[in-house]
Amino acid sequence: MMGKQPRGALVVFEGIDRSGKTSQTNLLNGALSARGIPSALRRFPDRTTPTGLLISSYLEGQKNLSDQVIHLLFSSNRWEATSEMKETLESGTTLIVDRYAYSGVAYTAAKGAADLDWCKAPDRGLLTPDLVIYFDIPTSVAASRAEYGGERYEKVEFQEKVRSQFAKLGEGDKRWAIVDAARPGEDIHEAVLGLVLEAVERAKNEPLREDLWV
Ligand code: NYM
Repeated sequence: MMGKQPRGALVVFEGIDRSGKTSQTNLLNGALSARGIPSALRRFPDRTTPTGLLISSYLEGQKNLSDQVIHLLFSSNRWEATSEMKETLESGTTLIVDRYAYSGVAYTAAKGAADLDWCKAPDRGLLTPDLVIYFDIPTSVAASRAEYGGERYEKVEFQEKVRSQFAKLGEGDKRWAIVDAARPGEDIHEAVLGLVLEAVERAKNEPLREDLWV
């Protein structure tokens, strides 16, 4: 009989808008496949689910919701994906996730409407990432990469506030790895791949935890 499959790693990417997460997560997925490491991509918000459709119309400015309501919707959008994510990880596939609860907290806290404890509460007990890669980039560099698309939050002054909230969240979190995302793409990819290969190895010997911020 075959032995039990070692689990995959839960790797989360965080950063302000236009920090390069999406292209690097795609590159990473390809690099893992090329090494024979099973991996899959996921992004939050998942705009395809019922909560995701509401979130999407909020972000596009078609719908107004209070800061509390949109915060809880973003969190629900993660909770509804949890059992599927757990199955994927337990089947041995590494999950590469573009934004997670850290974005949830950083963007709401940046509005100044709620304190960090309130912002963290709805995501307490989510699947705990093995690694959080934070793409650090000055807002001026991010903004110069491409025009902001006009969605809610895509303003330099607001992104500045989000960036300081991310910095606070990373303090003292041993899973948090800061990657300088203002460098050329190949250098970022190399740094990311090194961190992720280590996390994939580590995850094989550690149980999957469901105690984010508990
Ligand atoms: N966002 C994303 C939040 O405000 N809270 C969350 O929990 C998550 C996951 O949604 N500006 C914000 C950050 C982005 C926007 O994300 C949509 P993306 O990565 O542009 O699709």
